[in-house]
Amino acid sequence: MAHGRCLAAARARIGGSVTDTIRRIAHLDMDAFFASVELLRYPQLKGLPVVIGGGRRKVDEAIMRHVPEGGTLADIPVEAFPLLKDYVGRGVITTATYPARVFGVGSAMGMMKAAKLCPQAIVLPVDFDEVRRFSRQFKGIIRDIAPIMEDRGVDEVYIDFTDVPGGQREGGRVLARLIQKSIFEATGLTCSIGVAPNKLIAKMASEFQKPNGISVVYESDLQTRIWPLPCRKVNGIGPKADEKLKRLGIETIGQLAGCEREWLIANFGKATGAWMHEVAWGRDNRPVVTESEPVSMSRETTFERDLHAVRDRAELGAIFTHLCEKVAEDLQRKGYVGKTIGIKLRYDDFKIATRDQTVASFTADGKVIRQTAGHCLRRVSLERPLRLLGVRVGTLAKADSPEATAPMSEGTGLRTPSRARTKAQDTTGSLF
Ligand code: DCP
Ligand code: MG
Repeated sequence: MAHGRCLAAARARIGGSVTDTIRRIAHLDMDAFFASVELLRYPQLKGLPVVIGGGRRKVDEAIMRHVPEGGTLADIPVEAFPLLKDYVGRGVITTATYPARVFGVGSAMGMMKAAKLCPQAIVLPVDFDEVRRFSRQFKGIIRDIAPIMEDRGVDEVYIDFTDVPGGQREGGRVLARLIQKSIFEATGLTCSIGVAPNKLIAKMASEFQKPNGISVVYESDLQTRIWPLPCRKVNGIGPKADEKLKRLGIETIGQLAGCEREWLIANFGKATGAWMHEVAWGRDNRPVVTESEPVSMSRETTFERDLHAVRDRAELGAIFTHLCEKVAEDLQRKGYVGKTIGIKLRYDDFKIATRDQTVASFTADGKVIRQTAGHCLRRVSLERPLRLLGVRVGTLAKADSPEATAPMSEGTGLRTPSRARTKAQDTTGSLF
């Protein structure tokens, strides 16, 4: 391989002496994340095969009945938990604890099929609010130690170790250990970390020692540790590309590295072919991007003249619809969906009113936003003229994240508070 080609060497001053620093990028991924979060709540299930999947409320209600008098969730006997063998339905497994994985059970497998492999596994539903809370917490801990962190979803991040104290020691192992320990002490959750010259290799390395492991990979390890892996381990080579590579007789990353760049381009197109050649040789210069996640997105407008809900109904209605469409466009463009839809009004006396409402499933649909924001508008007084109108969507998730794409939880529709509904302002008519 072309030694030194992707070495991003820099000179840095550490403790008064000048030392060489090399680019060290970490990828951190939480272990059996959704399942581990549930085990914090039910510690009596530690070490047992547990799968996450199925509907939420039914399971919860059934388990709650077994909390002994004066006891806590941790006191519920193991026998009270539902088993996979009793599951009937078309649900799929979201994740499984490592003791369950021993039986061949894992993500995306049908629950009925999994029941054949591991009938004794305990089934629990996912609690997205709890998962999100721990997600925020572990990322906060990392940022406090190593500020250059890229959020890659609910349970994984990239971290630039290059200039962080300990980030160069033992190739990054010292800092990785500190992060692992800090997360565990604060949350009780374990994670696995790969440290490598770039994101591409770090992502593969974080899987090497799962769970609760650390793997340090150097550029010189490419041939021994990366090339033997199947092509599918490259983040970006999906099932389709892998299938095609296999048809062409290419199974491993090493075999891919042996292919002529021009030949790859001829078979996979200019961009993909060239990219495949680069990744097979372990080259990746993508930076770690520290962009903090938006909490909400909103659009508001101050009118040129104060508008009244009745007298200026048509104009107000059009502006309102336009704002909703704009927020929807913002969400879609940035790849987010949201669950809490709200409005903000400023009256002619400068007083502000806000209302919001949570919908059952994540959305970036202008019509859903418009409809829900319309419900909110019925819950405020529209007697006085308005100076300003705003629409906001909060409780955001990445549009492609597991929580956003999960099926709707059972029995929930639009959660309009019933009391508020009866207070609907008839002055606004059906426009809102
Ligand atoms: N997830 C999901 N649907 C999938 C895969 C995963 O909803 N098809 C959720 C559940 C996981 C979480 O995302 O807990 C993180 O995904 P990972 O692939 O990192 O899987 P785990 O963290 O569960 O296990 P591992 O220890 O292998 O990282
Ligand atoms: Mg994980």
